[in-house]
Amino acid sequence: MDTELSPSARRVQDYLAARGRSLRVVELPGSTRTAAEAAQAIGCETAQIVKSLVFRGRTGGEAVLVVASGVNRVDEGKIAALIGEPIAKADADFVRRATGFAIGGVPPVGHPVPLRTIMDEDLLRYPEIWAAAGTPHAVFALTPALLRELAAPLLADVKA
Ligand code: 5CA
Repeated sequence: MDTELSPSARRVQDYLAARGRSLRVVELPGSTRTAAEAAQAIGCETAQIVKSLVFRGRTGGEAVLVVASGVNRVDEGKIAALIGEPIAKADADFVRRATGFAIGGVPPVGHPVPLRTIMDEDLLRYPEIWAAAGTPHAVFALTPALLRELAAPLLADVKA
């Protein structure tokens, strides 16, 4: 049963279920706040963890979500070039406003308004990847193909 999910994890589970996906959000006893912690708690490679990083366009002020492999550092210059404007890292308040979730639990999908999303092509290397599901203890597994379907991202080389 997943009736015991915390409210933020529940929202992610409901988003997935509403799209007919049988994916299951799991809440783990160990922290999944960072990619390394999530990999440890799940028992997978850090590279299989989907980091959800939020940036803000300096010109338009719009949020940009970069979903990247847990081992990659994202090159902000590459993101800026892809979207055609300089970017800044979002602060905690901006992240919550844009995504509906707090840092450490930001899922790659299921935001109040769909975000312009760029996906790290390195995530395609793994048959299964794991993403945050609303809280620093909640994650779900999916395929890179399904992430592309749900997030409709621009697929790119984003690593530094
Ligand atoms: N739950 C895991 C993945 S399963 C997770 O959320 N990892 S993460 O990498 O996507 O989220 C942590 C990221 O939030 C950090 O990489 C960092 O880019 C960002 N972050 C952490 N602290 C702050 C902060 N104070 N302000 C803005 N961004 C922050």
